[in-house]
Amino acid sequence: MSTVVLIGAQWGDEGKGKVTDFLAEKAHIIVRFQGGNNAGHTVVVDDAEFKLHLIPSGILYPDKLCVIGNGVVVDPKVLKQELDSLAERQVPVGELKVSQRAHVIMPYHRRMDAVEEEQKGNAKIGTTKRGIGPTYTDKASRVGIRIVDLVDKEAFPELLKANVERNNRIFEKIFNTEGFNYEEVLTEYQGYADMLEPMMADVSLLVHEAMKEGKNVLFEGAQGTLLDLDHGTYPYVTSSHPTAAAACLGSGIGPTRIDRVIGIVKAYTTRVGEGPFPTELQDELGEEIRKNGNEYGTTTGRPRRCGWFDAVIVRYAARISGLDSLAITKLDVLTGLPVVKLCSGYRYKGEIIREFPASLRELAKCEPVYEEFPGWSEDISNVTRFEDLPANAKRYLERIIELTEVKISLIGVGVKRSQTIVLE
Ligand code: 2SA
Ligand code: GDP
Ligand code: MG
Repeated sequence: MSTVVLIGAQWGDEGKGKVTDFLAEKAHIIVRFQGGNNAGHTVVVDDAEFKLHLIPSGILYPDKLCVIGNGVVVDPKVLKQELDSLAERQVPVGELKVSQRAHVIMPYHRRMDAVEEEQKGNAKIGTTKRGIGPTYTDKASRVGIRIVDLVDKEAFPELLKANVERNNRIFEKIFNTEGFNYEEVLTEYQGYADMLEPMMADVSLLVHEAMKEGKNVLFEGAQGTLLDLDHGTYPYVTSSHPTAAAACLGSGIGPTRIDRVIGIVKAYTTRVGEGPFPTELQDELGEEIRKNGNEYGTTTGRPRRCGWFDAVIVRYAARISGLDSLAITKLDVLTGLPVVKLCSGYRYKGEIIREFPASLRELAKCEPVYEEFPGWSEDISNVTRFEDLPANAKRYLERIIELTEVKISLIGVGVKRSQTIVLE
């Protein structure tokens, strides 16, 4: 297995949690490298469901090391809740390490996220309001607080004071809302510092040493390629890079150390939050897919927008992340539909285009061009070999391979680890 990067190749929620958990069996270390607790990764072990937001999806193996890299933004309140919830459920879990260099989500980041969204009105992004954007903004503005700063008893109070005062001025003067009490935030975060100190690590060094020893490392992306700050549907994106290159930057390893990149895609497409979505089905069929696929936000509970598989975006994601293979999830959700459609290109100004446009105005004028396939009605949720899938399902998957120019290495036919078809 060596070093594998898993990323979402659509707009997130492709089933990264399940695939990470499935592949983690062969890994020694599982690393989150971007995003924060905006993510919601679902893992089902036996019949128990776990929704992880910040902790890597390998945590349910007691013999694994899970790592939160420097590229992640960490809300210590959420980390505590997530650790407490795992402890309450009395499940055996692996060890967790957090990068010294990861930036910390503060209460003023969460509030800033909410008030900025509110002020945007109809132009809102539809964020998860977890403070992700404002925390990355502070990081880029060089005023952020890293974990190593939070646990520094001498430096933290001063750093916090400057940040609280600056944010309070913005809240009071621009947003006409109340600010935060410095002493209260200080006391709360000093408590988190005690929790974080023993978990803190030089993640780059740790991963580097593990690789030198021949250990297998699995990088778990969050969100998806079309939500990437550079390559996504800007400004309707998240503030990090849910693409393969970020595995290097967000953990402190070089690109020469990556052996394989797998893109996770649903057999259809979903998006949660605002922004363009060419193959969206705003009709009863969209509702049916939402119901059959249980398409509701894992973090916020928001209904996800549903639509047909879009080969244009997946081919684009394959290019951006250099995908070696695809893991196609939720094929079972399409069972029973009389016709299944695939978008092979967009019609723009009378011509067919196959490359994803950068301009949202251009994208808005793009009309998806569909290929139609007869559906299948056989229950596939217990199929374990590609050969045993219904002929119509195989035809559909083979066309996905042709259009995206990427082979398929895994197929998901249900939520459980066992409901996974391995092709290589
Ligand atoms: P943010 O909060 O600043 O990252 O929001 C910016 C955009 O990124 C989208 N985003 C997501 N899209 C899909 N899944 C995500 N995780 C949750 C889940 C979402 C939820 O697993 O279902 O529960 O609502 C996720 N996180 C961020 C977001 O919708 C904005 O479009
Ligand atoms: P992630 O953010 O990419 O980890 O995905 P989420 O966990 O937010 O959403 C994916 C949902 O689909 C979860 O509820 C998973 O349990 C579920 N899921 C994953 N793979 C499959 C599959 O192959 N079939 C079905 N029916 N559900 C799946
Ligand atoms: Mg999710």
